[in-house]
Amino acid sequence: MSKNDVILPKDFPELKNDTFLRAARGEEPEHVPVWCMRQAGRYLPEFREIRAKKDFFDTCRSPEDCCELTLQPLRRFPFDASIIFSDILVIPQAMGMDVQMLTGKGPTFTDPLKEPEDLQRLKANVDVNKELDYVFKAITLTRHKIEGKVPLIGFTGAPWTLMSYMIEGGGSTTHSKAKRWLYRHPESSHMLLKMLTDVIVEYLLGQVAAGAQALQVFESHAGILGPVEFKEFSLPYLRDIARRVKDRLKEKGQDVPMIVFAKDAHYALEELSASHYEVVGLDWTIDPRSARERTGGKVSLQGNMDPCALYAPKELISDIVKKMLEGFGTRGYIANLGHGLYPDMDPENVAAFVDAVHRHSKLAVKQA
Ligand code: 1CP
Repeated sequence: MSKNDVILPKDFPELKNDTFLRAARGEEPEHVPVWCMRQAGRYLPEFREIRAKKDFFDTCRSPEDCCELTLQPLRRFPFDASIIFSDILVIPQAMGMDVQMLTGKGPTFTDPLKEPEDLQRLKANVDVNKELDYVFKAITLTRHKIEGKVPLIGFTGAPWTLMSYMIEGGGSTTHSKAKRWLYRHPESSHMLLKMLTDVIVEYLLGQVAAGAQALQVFESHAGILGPVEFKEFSLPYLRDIARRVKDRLKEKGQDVPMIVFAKDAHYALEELSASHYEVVGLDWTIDPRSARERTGGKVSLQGNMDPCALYAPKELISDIVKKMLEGFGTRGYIANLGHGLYPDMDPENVAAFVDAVHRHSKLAVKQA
């Protein structure tokens, strides 16, 4: 393919493995589907090779690189879904903020939001199709190149998680600058969360139009909020996103499963299962059986092996997976880790994880 070829979001190859989409809709496929958050990442030498050549966000802006990085893990492991390579911080960039990825430091904002007046610095009406067109192009290209092997998931950061980065200016342990806003400037906080929600809705719809077959919303910083703050500053926006995306898709006769992953928000599991998402993603602090009981069969569940269990010997990984499957059952269940893979993880143990999910779940489905 030459760089100038126009790749259109149509005539996509037929999907061969729909186990992920069926499980998302509450069915019981012939085996439990599995994928890993951060399956494209530094634990793969071929990822490090590509990333060494370019700045992180320049990589995100190259549809060819995003496509290649998305496909890399699929060449190694029989994952049942793929997630487009990108980052949640492309939204603050589209709203006019400068973010760099610094080696050893992670994402860093040049000029974070400090006081409510700083909201005026943000672009009011973001033209998502112009500002984030490179993500849509990456999705369309990848959907073609994946050749229908597995579905392609699009994603976004949730409003509170993005707000916390925009105020903290990068990673943080306490998130105290962002939380200060919630307590001191609640009205401006809601104004910012609303602005983010509006951009996110258009962004997710653009991803579906470009070819995304499922959508995941990452509320990675949910756990820094208590139940009361979560209900005020996170949940309404998570709900609003799902409702608005679904309504708009419905008008076009489309329907795409949506996953909400609110890390460490175990206190809100009941609310999350009634927030219009088909799938609730879980971190490893929640017991599978209790998650099933608390969500009452209303949603499919995704997760939740402790990523650090991948440091265990392969036999132990297999035992841990077997117990996890017994806890969740094989209907309406998507196996994953409770958070992303770390750079020092051994690809062979990732292979053992995927294999254990497939092996144990095939047997369980047959015996049922
Ligand atoms: O240089 C590098 O390669 C840095 C590592 C890296 C990668 C591989 C970053 C920096 N982003 C990504 C890609 C990425 N980010 C994906 C790709 C698809 C896949 O999963 O395979 C996804 C889904 C994300 C989403 C993302 N970015 C989240 C939500 C998921 C989560 O981890 O909770 C968050 C919080 C970010 C911010 C971010 N980007 C990168 C880092 C190191 C961080 C975390 C910074 C921090 O808070 O300390």
